[in-house]
Order: sequence, then C-alpha cells, then structure tokens
Amino acid sequence: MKPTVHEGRLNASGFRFAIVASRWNDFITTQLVDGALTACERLGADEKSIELFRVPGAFEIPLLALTVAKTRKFDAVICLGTIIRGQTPHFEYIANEVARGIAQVGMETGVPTIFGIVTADTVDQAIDRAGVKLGNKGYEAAMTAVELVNLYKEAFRNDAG
Ligand code: INI
Repeated sequence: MKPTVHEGRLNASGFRFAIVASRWNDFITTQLVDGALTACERLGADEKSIELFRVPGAFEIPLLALTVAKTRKFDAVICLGTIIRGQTPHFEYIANEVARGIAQVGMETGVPTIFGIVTADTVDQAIDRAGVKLGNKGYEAAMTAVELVNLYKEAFRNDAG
C-alpha cells in the first residue's frame, strides 16, 4: 500500500519570513539570527523578503510574533532567543510562557510560528547550541519554517481559509 505522502520541500524562493529575536544573551542570539539568515539564503530566499524584529527579552517574543503573524504579510514567523537558568525559578516562568505563547500564535493565526529558543542550564550549553558542538538552533528553526511553508502550500493549496 502506498499512501499519498505530503512532505514540504526545502525551497524558500518567493516566501516571506519574519524573524522575531530577543536581545538578552545577545552574543548567543546573534549567532541564532545569523544561522537562520544563512539557512534562508541557502534555500533561495530573497534578502528583501526577510524582516527582523528585535525585542528586549524572550518573554516579549510571543506578543510581537502574534502581532507580526496577524499582519498576514509573512508565510512564517521564526522566533529566536536564549534563556539561561539562574539561581531562582525565574527561568521556568519565562521558558514556560515563551513556549506556550509561541505555540499559541501558530494555533491562533494558522501562520507557522517556529520555536527557535535555546533553553539551557549554563552559558556553555547555550553556546553549544548556537553553532559550536550541537548545531545551530537558528539554522534549524529556519529550515523548519521553510519546510512547513512548503508543506502547507502543497498539501492544502486548494482549501479555503
Ligand atoms: N530574558 C531572556 O531572553 N533570557 C533570559 O535568560 C532571561 N533571564 O534570565 O532573566 C530573560 N529575562 C528577561 C525577560 O525575558 C523579560 O524581558 C523581562 O522580564 C521583562 O518582561
């Protein structure tokens, strides 16, 4: 038996992307933004079709992402930030709300909204996920965005809504 398989291609040509990135732990988040831009470029996105929105901390990302998604100007929203555990429960409050908020943006608007947030116990762990030992979460987030945009276009092209 061979089912019809729907799987997004990795082609960013003609699509518009918004990147929403926070400034906290900027030396790491900048690497995530660079990784995302590299992925978009390698997959054929036009530089003019990408807009970068900066917010102070990761906690501010969901509302900005929601506002951006509601404009319907973008095919996907890529959220990038770095949250590092301190000695208080602050980390849990921020990380949980950011994850929940970003998921809610996608569910509420139907615009693919990607979770490219590094959550780490230490600075070293975060650095490893921003292009050192364990890949680059920004690059991966952009790849995910491109694949999803293609998947939705291809699989639901003729559907209303
Ligand atoms: N924001 C981050 O993006 N990363 C962090 O590690 C962080 N820590 O550790 O506190 C952080 N805090 C700021 C927060 O995101 C908000 O900007 C602030 O609470 C104002 O709403």
